[in-house]
Amino acid sequence: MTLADKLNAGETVLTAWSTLAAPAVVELLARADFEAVTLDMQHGAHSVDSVHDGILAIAAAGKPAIVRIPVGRNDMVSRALDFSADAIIAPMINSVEDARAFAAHAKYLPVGQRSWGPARALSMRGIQKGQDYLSSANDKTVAFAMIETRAALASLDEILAVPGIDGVFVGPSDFSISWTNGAAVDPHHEEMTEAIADIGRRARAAGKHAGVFVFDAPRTQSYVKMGFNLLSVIHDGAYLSLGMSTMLDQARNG
Ligand code: 3PY
Ligand code: MG
Repeated sequence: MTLADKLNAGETVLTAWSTLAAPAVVELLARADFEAVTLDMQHGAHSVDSVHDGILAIAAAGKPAIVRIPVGRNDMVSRALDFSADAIIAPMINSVEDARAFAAHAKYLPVGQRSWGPARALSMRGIQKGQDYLSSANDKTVAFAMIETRAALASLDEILAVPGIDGVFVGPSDFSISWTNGAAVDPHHEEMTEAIADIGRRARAAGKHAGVFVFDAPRTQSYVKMGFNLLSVIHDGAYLSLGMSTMLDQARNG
């Protein structure tokens, strides 16, 4: 089952978030009990090469690979899909124009203008004929537009209506900076909780997927109740830090 199939079937997907581009770490994340792994090129250390290798490690574990591109780097959208990524998360989609430009690189005609060259995706998916990939790729790969500013919220309905945008993904930290006009970075800022819930509800009501970056694992199920169906579970740096502090505490205090 592809990521698109899982999300369309109503499953909730918890994704590991990979910022440390070390291949062995990506492999560990892929073998853990997450439903997907996201490779982060925006704030993480992932490069074109580590995304290329990471997608293979994730696929070897039978999991879908998601790639978050850097801001405005639409060239990486089709490139990561060519490498056989299952989904793309594009940060800072603040207007309908941003959303259209992103979708244009994520989908083939007649929806967008993705350029042809998915040799890696074909070989990894065991697809013999390019025609078969062309006919299915628009539906089987998922394009998430990040909603993380007040401007994006103001344009949410228009962004959701862009053909080729399959879902939105909330970035609560940037959203808090925008919400407070630069006064605070707080992904759990009380005053924006309702706005985030509203994004989840409106996306699902529009028949689109709703993702969110979760900074505090115990809050995950409250986001699921708001309608979010793709949720990050913090990131790999935090998994290491928590593991180290827990084990050191055990080592020192029994
Ligand atoms: C945000 O919270 O702004 C994010 O982009 C999470 O990665
Ligand atoms: Mg962000």
